[in-house]
Amino acid sequence: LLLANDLRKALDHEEFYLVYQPQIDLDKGQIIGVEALLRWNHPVLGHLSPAQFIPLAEETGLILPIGRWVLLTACRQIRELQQLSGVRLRLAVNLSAKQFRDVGLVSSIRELLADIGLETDLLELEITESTLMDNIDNATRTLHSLREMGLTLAIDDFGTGYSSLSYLHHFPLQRLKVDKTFVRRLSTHPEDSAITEAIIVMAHTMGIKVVAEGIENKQELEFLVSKNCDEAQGFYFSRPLTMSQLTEKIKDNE
Ligand code: G
Ligand code: G
Ligand code: MN
Ligand code: NA
Repeated sequence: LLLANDLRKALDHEEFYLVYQPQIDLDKGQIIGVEALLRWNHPVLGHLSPAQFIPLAEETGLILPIGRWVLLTACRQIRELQQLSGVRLRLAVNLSAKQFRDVGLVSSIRELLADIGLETDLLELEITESTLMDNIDNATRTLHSLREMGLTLAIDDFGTGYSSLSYLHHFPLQRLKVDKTFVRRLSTHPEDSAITEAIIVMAHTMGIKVVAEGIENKQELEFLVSKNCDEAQGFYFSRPLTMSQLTEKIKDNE
């Protein structure tokens, strides 16, 4: 496979980079965190979304070194931004299924944070609903180890998988991210607004905060605010930004 060979070389050739999408606290109206999103500048195909190569990275096992690069680079860059601006931003990083199941995950994150000097409570890991539901006992153990280290944990793409809501309280989660497919249908599908509202109420009952993803307009925002959604992310607030764009935005906010 051509792309697999390219993927193998991409780390050495420094073809990956990260963009950061702001997450807004809806009470304060301020950026409280960012989600790191991986991009690949392929020498021939140009800029590729992870949706186009993460599945291949999982199949080939390359996701482990790539995921490690993402964590290291994102933590370093956010630490630098913090030193430069004095602003403490939470950093959310996506973990793929294979990374989450890697036995070395917990110790390697511990070492990485110590090396970089980023406070552990600033790192949030986003794990998809389907990854967590795949092996509930193992997932619960891993989440507890990560939580004991001081990290915060978010369930990503919530609503797209098969999780029984009753399983949620097994996991030590701080945040639940309502998938953007729900947000997209809020105004046209009454059942989706009802589900979204129910998810928010249920999460709050368990002490979990809710982030809505993919907010593209004011109507979506107003609905979510009226239902006490805690945080939001989406093009309405900001597209994913390069680190220099993010630095400018943070300065403007001061
Ligand atoms: O940014 P974009 O919408 O193109 O991302 C597409 C998908 O890729 C999303 O589901 C997102 O969670 C995932 N993704 C983005 N960055 C990373 C990453 O660093 N690691 C993993 N495993 N997935 C990522
Ligand atoms: O699955 P995950 O939540 O990690 O993916 C986040 C993805 O959603 C990123 O690839 C990002 O580019 C994309 N995204 C962020 N905001 C919006 C938005 O407002 N609309 C759409 N369509 N996609 C968005
Ligand atoms: Mn995510
Ligand atoms: Na998501």
